[in-house]
Amino acid sequence: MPTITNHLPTKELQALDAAHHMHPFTAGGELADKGARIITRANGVYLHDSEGNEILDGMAGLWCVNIGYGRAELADVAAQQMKQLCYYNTFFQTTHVPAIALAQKIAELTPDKLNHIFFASSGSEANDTNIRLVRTYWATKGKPEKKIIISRKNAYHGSSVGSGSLGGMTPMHEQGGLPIPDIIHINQPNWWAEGGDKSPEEFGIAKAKELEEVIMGQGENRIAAFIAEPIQGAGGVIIPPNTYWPEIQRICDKYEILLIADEVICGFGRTGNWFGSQTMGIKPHIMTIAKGLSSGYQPIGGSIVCDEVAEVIGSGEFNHGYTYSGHPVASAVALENIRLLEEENILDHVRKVAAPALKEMWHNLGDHPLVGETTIVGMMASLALTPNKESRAKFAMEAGTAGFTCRERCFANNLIMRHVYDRMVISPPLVITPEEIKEMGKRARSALDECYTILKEHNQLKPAT
Ligand code: PXG
Repeated sequence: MPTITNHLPTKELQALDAAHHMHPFTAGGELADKGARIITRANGVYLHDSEGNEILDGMAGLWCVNIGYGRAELADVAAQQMKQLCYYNTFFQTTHVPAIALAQKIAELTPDKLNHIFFASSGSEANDTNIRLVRTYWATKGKPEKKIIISRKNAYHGSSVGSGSLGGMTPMHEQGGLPIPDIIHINQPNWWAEGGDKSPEEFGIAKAKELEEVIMGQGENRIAAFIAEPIQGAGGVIIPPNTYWPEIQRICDKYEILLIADEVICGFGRTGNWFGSQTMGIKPHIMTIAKGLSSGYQPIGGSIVCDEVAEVIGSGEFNHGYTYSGHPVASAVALENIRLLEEENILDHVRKVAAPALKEMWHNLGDHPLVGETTIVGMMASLALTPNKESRAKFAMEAGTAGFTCRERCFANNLIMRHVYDRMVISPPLVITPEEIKEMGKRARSALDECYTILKEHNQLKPAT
């Protein structure tokens, strides 16, 4: 059977990669000098690279391999589906069984009236769908001027022109002419970095009220929707104060604003429930999903839409769709992934075993001299690196330098932990065991110790003034 072999030496593979492969969110020249790490195989929570290292993946890939690596059931279902019906589209009044079965299953898992799904192949595509969905919804209801979408600074909703505009990442907006018109960003509920003298509760209310201020400023008749991640992921696992979401919900309800919960990271068990909206007590009209839907085994995402929005959109033709909307192989794999999550009671494992163990390990790191707050919900957590815990100080050096150093030390200790500026984040496979969590804690502490030594040696532990 022909396969892609790993027969070339690492250096040669790295040279070919540098010559031909453009990497996302990467400085190409810098990577070419260093050489990319080449991952060759994976099982459970461990990755293996071309140099024979076994690396504990604290990030479940990119927040997606919820079920863990190497599940043969998913490969078997993919192979079987490819043989039976490798592809057909869902345009022009056709459908197929995998898309039907997956749509029905998702409707069963989702709360309340979220019973309809428009499929895409990624979170970015699904959020692009959402922009058109909410504007078309209001236009169909005779309110075409209701088209502004409010989002948040430091949110991540994808990398396409539309979803990148919804996101609030300044470095992304600086390239390629983003954001598109009629998207407004309010501040994020990041108490540690931006809370000042306010209590977390006061700060949560104040940040939610910014939504109301924009609605009042622009006029309620011009606002289509508010989009947010229940817990910001790529922004650094920012868990809002508990006053935040109830106030946001009140405002959306009061002014007839559609609420879009971007569940791309929070969905499919990450927070201990099927959806982050359930954990945070939110009632969205639309949810964006991807990643954990298939545990990353196939590219698939979608917009889950409530009955009312579906009814209005369905009253005419929605001129939107992707070649791979509801792709049969991706749908079959997603369905099997959900079947395994259910059959193996993986959400129960999260709630009763993995999340409590992870919480204990994570908060234990809080006694490290470099670590400020440690925060966690379910299986997503972050910690703030700081030169002074009491004052919640930032570093005097450029933001992200300490985080990058820590990430490098994690790699050196065969642990994948991501940094977002000077926050370290984790989001391991949901199936991780307490022993593996212990091992993760050991490696994380070694990395923090080494990072501390390096920063000290370079006189980089100075707080910003
Ligand atoms: N919404 C959210 C909340 C996400 O986290 C997307 C949408 C876009 O999904 P796609 O499938 O188009 O990538 C995401 C993706 C990181 C990182 O480094 C995070 C994401 C993607 C790539 C890197 O934290 N999140």
